[in-house]
Amino acid sequence: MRLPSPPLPLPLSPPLSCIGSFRLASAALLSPLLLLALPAAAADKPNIILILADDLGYGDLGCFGQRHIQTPRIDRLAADGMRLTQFYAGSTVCAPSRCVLMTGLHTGHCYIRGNAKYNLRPEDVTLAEVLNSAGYATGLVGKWGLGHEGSAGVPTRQGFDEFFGYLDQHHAHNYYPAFLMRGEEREELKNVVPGEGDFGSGVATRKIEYSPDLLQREALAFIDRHRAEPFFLYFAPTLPHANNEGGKNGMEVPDLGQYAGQDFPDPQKRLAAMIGRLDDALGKIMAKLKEHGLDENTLVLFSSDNGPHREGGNDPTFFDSSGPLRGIKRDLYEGGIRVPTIARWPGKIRAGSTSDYAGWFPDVLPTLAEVAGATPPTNLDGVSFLPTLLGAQQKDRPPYLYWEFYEGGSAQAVRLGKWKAIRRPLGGERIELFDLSQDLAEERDVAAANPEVVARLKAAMDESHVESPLWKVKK
Ligand SMILES: [Ca+2]
Ligand SMILES: [Ca+2]
Repeated sequence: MRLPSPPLPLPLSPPLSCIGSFRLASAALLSPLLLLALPAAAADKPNIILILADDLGYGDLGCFGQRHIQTPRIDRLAADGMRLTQFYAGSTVCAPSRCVLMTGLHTGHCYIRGNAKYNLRPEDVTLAEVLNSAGYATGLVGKWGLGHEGSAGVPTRQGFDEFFGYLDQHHAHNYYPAFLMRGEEREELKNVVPGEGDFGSGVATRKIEYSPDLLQREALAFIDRHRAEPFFLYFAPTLPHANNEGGKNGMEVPDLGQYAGQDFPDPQKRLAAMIGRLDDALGKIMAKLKEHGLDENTLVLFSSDNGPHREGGNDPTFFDSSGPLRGIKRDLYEGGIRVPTIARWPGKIRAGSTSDYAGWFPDVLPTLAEVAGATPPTNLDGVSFLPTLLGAQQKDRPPYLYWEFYEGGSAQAVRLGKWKAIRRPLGGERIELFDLSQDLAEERDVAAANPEVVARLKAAMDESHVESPLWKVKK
């Protein structure tokens, strides 16, 4: 079932209906005075806010072509900054995507390459450790997924001064958990979750405290606490992921808001309302920055960890959540990994701009390190795309982009220029090749006509995959 919707005319550059006129906020006129009033270090180092949605599709935002779900505040972010139309997540599901984001290493050799209960090791160098070492106050509010209670992988042992949210993936499914983690301790909530087990997953029978509300409140409090020093806030709400334990009723949201009276199936009303709450949280964060006069000196980077899901009763085709792309979460087709990405930094990033730079999560660590004046590790798979953000020439680029994935029989993918290759299973013989410049929807396999390109991308896959005792293809 699909909504009637006009075709998207420019799949590589979605319509700019959301890009309105840019108005100078009054705070901008005051900013030199505010900067003078702050200590030198705070004025020199911009604040960084990294916002990561969970399973938000490439087509789920107004500024990326969505016609039915309203996202005015995120669209405003894009109007004030830059849309990155060819930016890719680290993987097609949560944990590995977040591991790539935090470590700058792709799934061919990063430590956590799939959804499993592994923990980052002390020697894994995270984005938070890099920024913390450059004098930033660091906080994670939301879902971590890279370390469990009592392990070396928890955020507070991986560079975050503060943490409030979920450690465990399954716990994070639950929008009404009986507890959230604050630092390394459980903070009890009023919700009641029968049979929650060791990790706090399940469906609450008493639903009092909705976790996105608590996370939003904590994000604002973090900004309040650290407004006078350079800070890095990683805000990772679970919206609009499903509570998978809830089956067909897994799209947990307290009310349907403006969608209550719409002629959508119930789970689609819920998806729209969840994305609306994400939009609202972003709006409150931006208002908080303005309140403290930090609006100009803060880089906000917004993205999603993977494509849209078919869980909790959700139908990702109903609103065209993948936009013009093929596939959803768990695919290495574009719809599984290409994510709506926006960067805003007034006076630095040109308002209302769009970039087709083909970047990915491994680029985030070196980019934010450069913004912070920090030194990143030398072995990363990404490069800083700060030149792209600043409108300068982007000289350094990754040689190619690479993903591997172990569910559904396993797969590998490579993006090199206009070419995209997918091999299933990992290490197997069958390779599909697509020319994204002609065929964004990956409908025409042109491998047979381009054997040299296939050989080159196959070589890239072979050199990128590093054997690991933790990650094996199931025969
Ligand atoms: Ca996800
Ligand atoms: Ca570490």
